[in-house]
Formats: sequence, structure tokens, C-alpha cells
Amino acid sequence: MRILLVNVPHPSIGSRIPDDHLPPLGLLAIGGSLIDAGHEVKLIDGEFGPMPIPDLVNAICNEKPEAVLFGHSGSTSGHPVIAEVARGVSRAMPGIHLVYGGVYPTYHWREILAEEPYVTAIVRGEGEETVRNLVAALETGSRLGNIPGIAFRQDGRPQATKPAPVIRDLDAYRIGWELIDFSRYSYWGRLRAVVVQFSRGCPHLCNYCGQRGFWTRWRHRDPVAFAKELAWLHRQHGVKVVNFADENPTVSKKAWLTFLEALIAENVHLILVGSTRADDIVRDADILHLYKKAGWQRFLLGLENTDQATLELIQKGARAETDREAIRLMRQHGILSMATWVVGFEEETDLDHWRGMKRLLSYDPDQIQMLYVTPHRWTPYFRLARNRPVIQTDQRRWDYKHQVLATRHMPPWRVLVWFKFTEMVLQGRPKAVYRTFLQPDRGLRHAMRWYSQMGRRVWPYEIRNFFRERLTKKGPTLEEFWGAPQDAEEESMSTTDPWQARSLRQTMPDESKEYREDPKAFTRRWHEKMNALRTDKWEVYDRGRTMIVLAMCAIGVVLLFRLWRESAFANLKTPSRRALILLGVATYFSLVPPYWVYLFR
Ligand code: B12
Ligand code: SF4
Repeated sequence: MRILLVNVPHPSIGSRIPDDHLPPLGLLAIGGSLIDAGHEVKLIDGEFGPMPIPDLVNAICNEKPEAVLFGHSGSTSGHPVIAEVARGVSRAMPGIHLVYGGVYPTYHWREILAEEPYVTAIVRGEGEETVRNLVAALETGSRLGNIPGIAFRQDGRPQATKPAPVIRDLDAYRIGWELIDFSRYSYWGRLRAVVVQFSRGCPHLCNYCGQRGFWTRWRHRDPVAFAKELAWLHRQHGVKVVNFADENPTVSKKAWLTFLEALIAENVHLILVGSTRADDIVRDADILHLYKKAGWQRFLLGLENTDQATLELIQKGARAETDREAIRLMRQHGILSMATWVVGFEEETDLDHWRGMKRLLSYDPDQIQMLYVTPHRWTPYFRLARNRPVIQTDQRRWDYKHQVLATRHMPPWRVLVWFKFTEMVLQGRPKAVYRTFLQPDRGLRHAMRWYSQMGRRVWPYEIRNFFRERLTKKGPTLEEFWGAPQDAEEESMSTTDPWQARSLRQTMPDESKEYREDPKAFTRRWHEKMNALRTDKWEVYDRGRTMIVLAMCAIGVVLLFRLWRESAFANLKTPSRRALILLGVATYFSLVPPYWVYLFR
């Protein structure tokens, strides 16, 4: 079959701000499997440009595929773009097979199949084996109901088959590297780069995590074969940077050590970056020099929060002391630490932000990545947050970099001020500036400079977007917005024989009794409710007040300039005094307007 894989352009800062793009590993993974099954496969990557949607639709049609396959790593926020492109393709090529896979459709298959009649089928869980079976069935016209791990429409009703079994031997499939031109892909400041995956899943139980249940069980590839593949990518394709997609690659110390030693033996100079847990770093204190020798340059540590009560709420299973120690050990071994820091928990107050920032400072990470709480329907945390009001009803913004839920004690603008202030303090403190510009290690200096360059672009972009975009004051609750909690379906695949696994319908949560009785009516009612809520009748948060504040700022600027020109500051005309005034004005305009907004409320 002639198959076209499509990576759609994503509107998020992760895709739009850097000049770099990474290969879409998920699509390459299913591409490799399909090529080996004898299909003719091509990839269109719409992230370059980015391609405008009509151009992308034309490019897809020009390839005259028999099936178009969509998937995106930024899956929740990427969905509306996929829906738009798929709709365009279905109009231009009626009857074409449109297949969709990835994390978001794995769980939201009911709504997608009900709302998007052009989608032929959805692959639930990891795709390599299931997509082969599905494409074979589409080719021969055989029954889809016999294929585990898919959802499709039967007699007009969305229907899921039994969950597919997890792939036990990850080395049984290969990545379709031949689908990409390596010279187009880069990361870490224009260095040729790829995304790879040593392991899938995570044995920990953080209740907000949207990934652990998707992969269902932690498994890893053969460490030696994996190291050989990285060396091959370097020698054959000039790859310099390897970004690990793993949730948690270091779970097994034995397997990890074997991988590090095998890669060191290959003697290739690669820069490795990825995520792991702070407790694994502390556990591996005795082999961290091997991490460094193998090429590790940065680990992202999901600290999420420094407040022990919050860590317990989200069942992170982490301790503040361990996090701090991991950062210290990494610095000692010349590995950068990036701490992710999540804000937007319901009861947060100014004091919590202040304390959190101070503790974050005491951890002293090299880089921080600030995120907003963004619950996924299939996680247990969703159930805890189900009654929180949604303030962002545009799904494209559910990308962790936009506030989506209201907090009880703070309006969104104040959460934003703390968010930006914390970033500014952490990245702008003398130590961080020293590490960015005067770091003795050239490689780390490059990494720090690249990251701070990104930060300088992201910082104003996010503030601008906050004022441009609509936040709603009386939004629906989280449950009204997405539907009932779906945590009973968190594990997307089966670890037993698929035919013995409980059927999906049995695992539906109680709230969805209605769904069991009449899925079509349930989905229709749910969407009617959603659409009623989604109208633009809500107040736009602070818009009017913001306009007043901005007008007052503008008047302030004009007055200051007039004073300046009339030599009112004559005695302050030395360069250092002028700098002082400018600094004062800048501080004034960055701090005072939000305060005014607060007074106006
Ligand atoms: C690498 C990465 C990136 C790269 C993207 C590189 C790229 N070109 O894809 C960069 C740094 C650009 C990035 C950006 C963003 N990312 Co990111 N990213 C990841 C990361 C670390 C790995 C993704 C990956 O490659 N996984 C491995 C592949 C093999 O898995 P997969 O894509 O799911 O594919 C499998 C199945 O899903 C299925 N499948 C997938 N697609 C399809 C299609 C079909 C047709 C079929 C049949 C099957 C199928 O089969 C595949 C093989 O089994 C994950 C975290 C993680 N640990 O997964 C976060 C993650 C995907 N990112 C996330 C987010 C939020 C973002 C951003 C929105 C952040 C932002 N605000 O800017 C942007 C979105 C832009 C984008 N391009 O994705 C979230 C998504 C959450 C969600 N469920 O929506 C994740 C899960 C992080 C997290 N812990 O929450 N990201
Ligand atoms: S440690 Fe990370 S990947 Fe594992 S469950 Fe927690 S958040 Fe998810």
C-alpha cells in the first residue's frame, strides 16, 4: 500500500521558537515497521516552514497516497491541527483511509470517531505491530474488529477492540531512519540531531503523569545494540546530538551501565540529553563519571514542586533532599541540570510562590523549565482536579505553557507574574549568568548560551500571548470540559494475552454508565454541553483593565520623556545615572502595572 506519514506543524513554543527541528520519532517508528512489512512509505514533515495548512493538504494529495497516517508527539495540543489537516485531505480525496495514532487519540477515541467521520481508525497504544495489522486489513478489506488495539466505527458507532499487548521485545522493530533527510534536523543550537528511545514507560506512580499508563510497563532495548545504533547514526549520518525520548531510561542500573560502557567502547563523540529521576542520579553516584564519559550533557529532572505537601498530592515519590543532592552530584560531574517546576496547583498563594522560588534557588539548578498544571483525563490527578474551573478553552493551548485552570486564591495574571518572575530570578542571578557566559567547559557554555537565547525569545512571547489570548472567567469545570475521569483506562495496553484482558467497556468508570447504555447519545449530549459552554459569552479576563493600565503606562512614558528633554534630570546626566533611571523605569513598568490591575479588581 502507498502510505504517507504526516507530521503537522504545531503552534506551541517548543516547535515555533527554536530554529531547530527534531525528527518525529513516533512516525518513524511505525514507518520502519510498515516498510519492513512491504509497504511504500513516505513522510511529510509540516514543521518546516511551518507549512501552511492548505499547502500541507495539497502536498499530501500530490503524493496520491492510499492511506494517510497522522500522529504527533505534542498530542493533546496537536490534535486540533491534525483534525484540520485530516478534514482538508478527506475533502480533497474522499474515501481515503485516514489513520490516527499517539497518546491523545488512544484515550479520546470516542470523541474523535464521533466528531470526525473521515477518520478510518485509531491505533491505541504503541503502534508498531498494531499498525501493520491494521494496514493489512485495510488492504485486503478484512474485518477490523479482530485487530487488538484499535478503535473504529462499527454500524456508525465508535467501537474499541481489546487492548493490544505491550511489545516485549523492543528490538523486534526498527526505526525507519531512511524516511528523513538528516541534514534538515537539528537541536542544541543547529547541531545535527535525532530523538531515540532506549526504554518505554516508567515504574513510578506520579498521579498526573500522562505517559506511564500509555506505555503500561517499563521495558528497554538491548543496551549493546542500542549503543551500536547511536554510533551508526553518528558515523553514517553525522548525528551529533541525541535527545532521549525515554520517560525514565535509568530504571535498571544494570542495563544502563551496560549501555554506557557499550557506548564508551564505540568511541564516538555524541552529546546526550534526556530526562530522568533525581533518585536514580543519587543511586548512580558511583557511575556518574561514566554518564559524563558517554556524552551526557544535560538531564531534565522532573522536580515539579519543592513543597513536600504538593509532592505528596501528586504522588511524586520524591524528596526535596534527593532532588538537591542530584543537582549537586551532576554539577560535580560536569552535567547540566534542568529542573522542571510546575505551578497552578489549586490552593497556591503568593507566599507559596515566594517560598517555592527561594527553595528552588537553594537547589541551584543550571536551568529551569516552568510549566503549568495541565491534567490529562486518563490520569488519577484529573479526578482530584475535576471540579476546578477551566480558564483556557482552546485545546491548542493545553501544552503546559499556558494556564488552563483557575487557582482559588490568585487571578491568572498574578500566576503569570510569579511564573515570569521566578524564571527571571533563577536565570538572571549572577551564578546563572556566570555559567552561561564564563563556564570553563566549552560544550556546557554552548548549551547554556543556547538555552538562555531560547529563554530570551520565549519570555516576551509568553507575556504577549497572555494579553492577546482569551482566558475565560466563568469557564466549565475540568470534568465538564473534557468529560468524566478516565483513569480506569489509564493503562492503554495489556500485559496478558489480549483476548483474556478485560474489555474496555468493563473498565469504563462509573460516571460513564450512560455511555455504556448509548454511546452515540452520550457523545452527542457531551458535545452539546461542551459547545454551549464554549461560546464567547464569557467575560474576557482583565481585558478592559489591561487597556486602562497600558494607556496609563503610555502616558507615563510620554511624561518621562518630556521631563527628560526639559532637563529636569540635568543633574542625573552621567551615563551611570541614566542607566539607573532606565532601570527604574523598566522595573516600574514590569512590576507596577500588574499591581494596578490587582487594585482595579
Ligand atoms: C522529543 C519530545 C519533544 C520534541 C519533539 C520532537 C518531535 N519532532 O517529535 C520537542 C522538544 C520539539 C517537543 C516539543 C513539545 N512537546 Co514534547 N516531548 C518529547 C518527548 C520527550 C518524546 C516524544 C517521543 O518521541 N516519544 C517516543 C515515540 C516513539 O512515542 P510516540 O510519539 O508516542 O509514538 C508511539 C505511539 O504513540 C504510536 N504513534 C504515535 N504516532 C502515531 C501515528 C500513527 C498513525 C500510529 C498508527 C501510531 C502512532 O506509535 C509510536 C510507536 O509506538 C515526550 C516525552 C516522552 N517521554 O514521551 C514529550 C511530550 C510528547 N511533549 C509534550 C509536550 C506538551 C510538548 C510541547 C507541546 C511543549 C511546548 N509547550 O512547546 C511541544 C509540542 C511540539 C512537538 N513538536 O511535539 C508532552 C505531550 C503531552 C500530551 N499528551 O499532550 C510530552 C508527553 C511530555 C510530557 N511528559 O508530558 N517535544
Ligand atoms: S517519574 Fe516521570 S515518567 Fe515516571 S510516573 Fe513520574 S512523571 Fe511519569
